[in-house]
Amino acid sequence: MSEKQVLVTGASGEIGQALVQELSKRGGYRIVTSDLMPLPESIGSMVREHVQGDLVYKVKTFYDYDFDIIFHLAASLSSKAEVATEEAHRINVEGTMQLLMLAAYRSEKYKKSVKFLFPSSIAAYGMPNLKVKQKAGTVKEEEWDIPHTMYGCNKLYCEKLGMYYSQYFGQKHLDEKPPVMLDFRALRFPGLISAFTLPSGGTSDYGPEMLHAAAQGNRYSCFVRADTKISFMAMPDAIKSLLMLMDAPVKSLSSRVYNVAAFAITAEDFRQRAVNAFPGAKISFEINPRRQGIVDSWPEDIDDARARTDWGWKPDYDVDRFFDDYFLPEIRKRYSLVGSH
Ligand code: AKB
Repeated sequence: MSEKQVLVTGASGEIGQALVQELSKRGGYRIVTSDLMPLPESIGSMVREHVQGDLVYKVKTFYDYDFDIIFHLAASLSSKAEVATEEAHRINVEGTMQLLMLAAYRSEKYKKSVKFLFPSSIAAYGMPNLKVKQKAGTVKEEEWDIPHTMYGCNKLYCEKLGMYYSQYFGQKHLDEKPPVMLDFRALRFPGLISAFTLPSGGTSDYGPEMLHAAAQGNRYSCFVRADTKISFMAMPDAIKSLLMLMDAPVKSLSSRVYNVAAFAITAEDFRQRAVNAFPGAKISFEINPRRQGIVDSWPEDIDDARARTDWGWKPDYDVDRFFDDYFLPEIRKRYSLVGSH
């Protein structure tokens, strides 16, 4: 079977690195990457070519490639986007728009649907206040789509752009045979946690930051209240969900946007788990009101029944398995100098 040509944007980021490793392990893919940053050495040999620079300008380069699948991961995350809104809009919206146009053009011209995988986020939701957030509990894709952040607005709008380019672009008469269009598929991810990399610029970052700090014996001051609750997921499950959605037959998809969830816990739950695993851990709470406001607007948990029904989604890691079978064993290997039980 011939290799599939894949583009991974934002490949030097957390999801990007984990995805490139998994695609390379699976085999059968010719991987091209792009990022503002150079590619980390650890994945350099897995990639055919890396295009370094701003995607908005570099996208022209990609018109010469015959991509079967695009994973568009490049983004400015929620906390960073909130202080540099115009830049965030350019990266998050303009970059996505350029790449969607490329995929739409190639799909129609070569009569072959380019698959476009897009990580959206729980930031697409906006809960008006804590009372409503607590009462709502778990939310479905169509509920509370009123984001409070630039990043959330960008993600929600790009979901709509993806639907537009894969269903309506060209506006053919309804009785006409539709042209071949790109095949857009989005996942609304919760906060992601990797044992190997740390996020930067996000607001769910307090979870991974606290755990990595505790494992290294460093103090950590958590920027949200102890009772703050949102949904999280292990990085291997995030990659699994992306690849499951990529592989799902188009006929099985009742939507182009899917929630995926794993476990919802509070910042205090993180603290207790960190202290149990690393008894010397020094974790305090020092609230950053802006970042607190962002996390308070995200739902406590998300309902991923649609992904479970349509393409058989199920996370491998609930909260206990996340700590016991993934995070703690890996992090102990990584920071092997730290004494822990
Ligand atoms: C962020 O905090 O901005 C991201 C997200 C939840 O999408 N991790």
